[in-house]
Amino acid sequence: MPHVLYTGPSSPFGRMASVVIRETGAPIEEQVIDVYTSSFLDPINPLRQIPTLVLADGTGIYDSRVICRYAVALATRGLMAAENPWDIETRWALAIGIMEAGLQRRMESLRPEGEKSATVIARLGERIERALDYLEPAAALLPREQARIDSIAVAVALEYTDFRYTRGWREHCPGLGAWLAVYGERPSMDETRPRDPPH
Ligand SMILES: N[C@@H](CCC(=O)N[C@@H](CS)C(=O)NCC(=O)O)C(=O)O
Repeated sequence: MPHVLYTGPSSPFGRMASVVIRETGAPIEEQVIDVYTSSFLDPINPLRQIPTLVLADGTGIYDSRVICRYAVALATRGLMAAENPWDIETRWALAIGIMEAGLQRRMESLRPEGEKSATVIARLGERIERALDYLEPAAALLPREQARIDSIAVAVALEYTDFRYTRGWREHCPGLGAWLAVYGERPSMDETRPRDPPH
């Protein structure tokens, strides 16, 4: 039995784990599932969320951050930098926060008219914009050629923002836009682009 990552076609957290698996070369297979009908996950991850990694012995590993750490531990190629580790960890957390805000905003937008809150949608949009503006000066600190955990997470968060919210952030974050134009070309990014499942 191989180790299997259960993920989805458009999950930013799943994509981050998939990119990390590719970049580290960790021996983990992937399976795309519909999380909403995947009750088989319940005894493994009672949250029934993706990504969930199921090890060969049946052990469940989640959430995305733990899966990334597990993949790094399993592989020979590391993604955690020795220099400024707390800056890098914090930028990783910020990128995850952008993904969370993007997902929450999307879920709120999908609620029926009369139930969704324009205030909540606006507040989450503002959170994303604020985080991107904060990140803009850090574009110069993000490696262009090297796989590192903060750069992977930032790239996934930016492309999820494009996918579910807006590409307009480039107007006030040109450094991040230029960086993503290069970093997004990595095979690990190209192979994992989010898509909506067919209806
Ligand atoms: N903290 C979790 C969040 C995972 C998450 O929210 N996954 C979403 C897909 S993007 C999900 O499984 N949603 C289904 C649900 O919550 O019912 C992580 O980082 O892995």
